Amino acid sequence: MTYIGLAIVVALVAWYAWEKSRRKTHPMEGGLHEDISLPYEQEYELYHNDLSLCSKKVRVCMAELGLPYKAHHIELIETGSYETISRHFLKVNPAGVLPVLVHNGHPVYESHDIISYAAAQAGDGAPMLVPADREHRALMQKWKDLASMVGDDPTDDLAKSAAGCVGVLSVPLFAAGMVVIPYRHVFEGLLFHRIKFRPFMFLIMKVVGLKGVLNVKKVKNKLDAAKAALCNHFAALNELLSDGRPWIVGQQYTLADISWMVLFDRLMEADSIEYFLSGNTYPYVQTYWQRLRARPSYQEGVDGFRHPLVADATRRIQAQKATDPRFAEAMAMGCPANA
Ligand SMILES: N[C@@H](CCC(=O)N[C@@H](CS)C(=O)NCC(=O)O)C(=O)O
Repeated sequence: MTYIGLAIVVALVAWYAWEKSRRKTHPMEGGLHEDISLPYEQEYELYHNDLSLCSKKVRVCMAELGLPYKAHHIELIETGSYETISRHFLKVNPAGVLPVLVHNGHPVYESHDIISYAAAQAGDGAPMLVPADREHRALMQKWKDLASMVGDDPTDDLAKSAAGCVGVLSVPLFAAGMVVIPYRHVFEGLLFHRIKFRPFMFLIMKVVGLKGVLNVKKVKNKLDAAKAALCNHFAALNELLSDGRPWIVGQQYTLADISWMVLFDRLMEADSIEYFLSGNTYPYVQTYWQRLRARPSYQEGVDGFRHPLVADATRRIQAQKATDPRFAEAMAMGCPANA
């Protein structure tokens, strides 16, 4: 019996070591990697996910630029399984994250770098998404950076990252979605994911469920900190827009606006946007969001890729709020009125 047990343990360890050696994963620098060549059929190919905020950003940017691409949908744990750490995807991006734009067979990593790259590639007749003059370019960069997911944990410094705040505020949405995701997929993440705290968070969400997740003290504290920090980001954005400008740098729609568009959209998916943008709070941000939503690129790059599991998760949050006042209270918050 002992020998059988030992043999099983040895076999499992050998399998794990073998499998891990076939899923080599490490961080990758952003930008174009001409040293890497991947199979391709079209000039542009995009590895993306319907739900992924960073993927949305790239899809909207490609739509604005009128650049056609071949789409490869890669599952995230939130939409079904950890395809991002599969052998085949790790060949595309050893960092194991989405999105990846492949241009003539060479990958471009990191969504904020991808949109800059795409904007620089677009030919004559494409809209200018980067201002020509230095002052406006710097303003665009500042607001683009605020709305970018930089590093493995963008929730590190919430005062510097509105995107990090929105990442934290996505937790109820992810917890609601995990109800239908089998445990075995989460365990695959625990075994092979490069950034272990990510699958670990999904395990917690799966175990405690939507209602329980707001009772985890660390999660609740982080959520409250993210709400407060996001109010400050919106207050600053409201101030900027209060001179009546339609877009962040003024009259020109830029990469900064694309980067903010997807943050609003995620808050909507998490059924949280009304906590920030309703009544008298941040009126200029409210109209700005309506303006962003009205762009054809939003319909094309965001609405055109709604995932049914995400819509179900949003409905689950709404149902929980309607039937559970404590949960509704834990989710709720108001930014200081800005009338
Ligand atoms: N800094 C990266 C963020 C990449 C990232 O974390 N992407 C998410 C989707 S929005 C992902 O692929 N997550 C998969 C995982 O962590 O398992 C970017 O902006 O592209």
